[in-house]
Formats: sequence, C-alpha cells, structure tokens
Amino acid sequence: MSEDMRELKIEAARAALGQVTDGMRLGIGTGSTAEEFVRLLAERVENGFSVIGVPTSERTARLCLELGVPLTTLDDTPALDLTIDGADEIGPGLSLVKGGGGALLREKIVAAASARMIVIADKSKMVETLGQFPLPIEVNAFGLRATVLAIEGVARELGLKGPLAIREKAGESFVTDGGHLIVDASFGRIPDPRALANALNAIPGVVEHGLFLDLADTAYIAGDGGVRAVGA
Ligand code: ABF
Repeated sequence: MSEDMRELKIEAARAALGQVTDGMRLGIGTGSTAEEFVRLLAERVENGFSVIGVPTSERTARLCLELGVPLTTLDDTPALDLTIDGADEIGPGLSLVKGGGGALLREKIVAAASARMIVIADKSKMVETLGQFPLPIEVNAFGLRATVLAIEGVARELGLKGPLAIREKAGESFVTDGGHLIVDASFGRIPDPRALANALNAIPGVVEHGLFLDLADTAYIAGDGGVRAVGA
C-alpha cells in the first residue's frame, strides 16, 4: 500500500474517531482502514479514554489486544452504540459491498447490533453502482455444490456476469472465523441490491452475503481535498 493511500485511510479513521465519546460500546471493523482506526483509538485509550469494543474478526481482536483496546463480546454487551468499519464498495444510500476481508458475517451481526454505523474509506471505494467488486457470499460447506447451483440460478436472473469462485487461501478453500466458505460472485453491476439480497437470503445454504443495506448512516471518505462526510 502506498504511503499516500495509507494517509487517506488514517484521515478517514481520524474523522470517525471524532464521533467516539467516552464510555462508548463500539463495534470494531476489519480491514486496513479499520486497523488505522484501532491504532488511533488505542492512543486515546492510553490517554484515559474509556471504551469497550466488539471486534468483527480474530485479526481485529489480536490487534486490539496488542494495542490495549479493551474488548467485550456481544453476549456480554448485546447493544452497541457505534460500529466503525471499512467497505469494499460504497454505493447510493450508503449501500455497501463488504467481505473482501472474509469477515462479513460477524461484521453484519455487529453492525446490526449497533445504534449507528460509520464507514471509513478512501475515495476509491465510492461507486455509482455496486458490483464491480465481486460480491462475497458466505456459504455452509454442507451441500456446497447444490448451494452454488442455487446461487447461480438466482444470480443469473439478477445480472451475474462472471463465474462463481470458491475463495481460496494458500491453495485451500478459505475458511471464515465462523467455519464457513466464501463464494465470490462477479456481477459487474448490481442495479437492484435489495432484490439480490432478498434472493440470496432465501437460499438455505447461504449463511450471509456482503450486501450491507440500511446499516450505515454515515461514511467518512478521504480524498485529495480532505475528508468528506456522506449521509445515507
Ligand atoms: C472490511 O473492510 C471488509 O468487509 C472489507 O473487505 C474491508 C475493506 O478493507 P480495506 O479497509 O483494507 O480496504 O470491513
């Protein structure tokens, strides 16, 4: 990652940190931008800021523990004040594609348990229409082939252009923190994210998908002219 790109991520993260108040119960996202938020939050904690966080991935949990950000779980803290997370694409109405980092299930559970969700990103994530980024779909390994066929069936009607790819890591199927697999679906464009979300939700083997609709209320987007706040 270039230093300029990292600086943009830090600026977006810093803007979101401005929304965090003492005593908040936070959802803490996954990805390089969310990790910049963790680093900035840790500095505030070191200076006496009192927050607790639910991490959306084991990776984020490790970074929080390493930097001293106090953690909790959704079992102990089922209602969160604010989730801060990254995204792979940010579309109209703050519709999002997430899951490039493989953490979409816990990210969506945590975001849904939060009163607010702020997305932090560099300007490259803003799109007119979702779908250029392959849509991550988390699937149960049981009956995988049948599930892939079912996804293909609905997806083709809703614009699926390219193949469905079972995500791999180091030559093996990628396994999520939740023990599931991920199928990445290349649509090119998703003109009706809600219709696609509803169709995917109806497939029994689909555990969750990376379309985040009606969850984020604000995005902080870092670009050449600084950071701008985008509302849903
Ligand atoms: C995470 O943030 C994932 O859902 C998404 O893939 C990732 C974006 O990563 P980055 O901030 O590194 O671009 O929430």
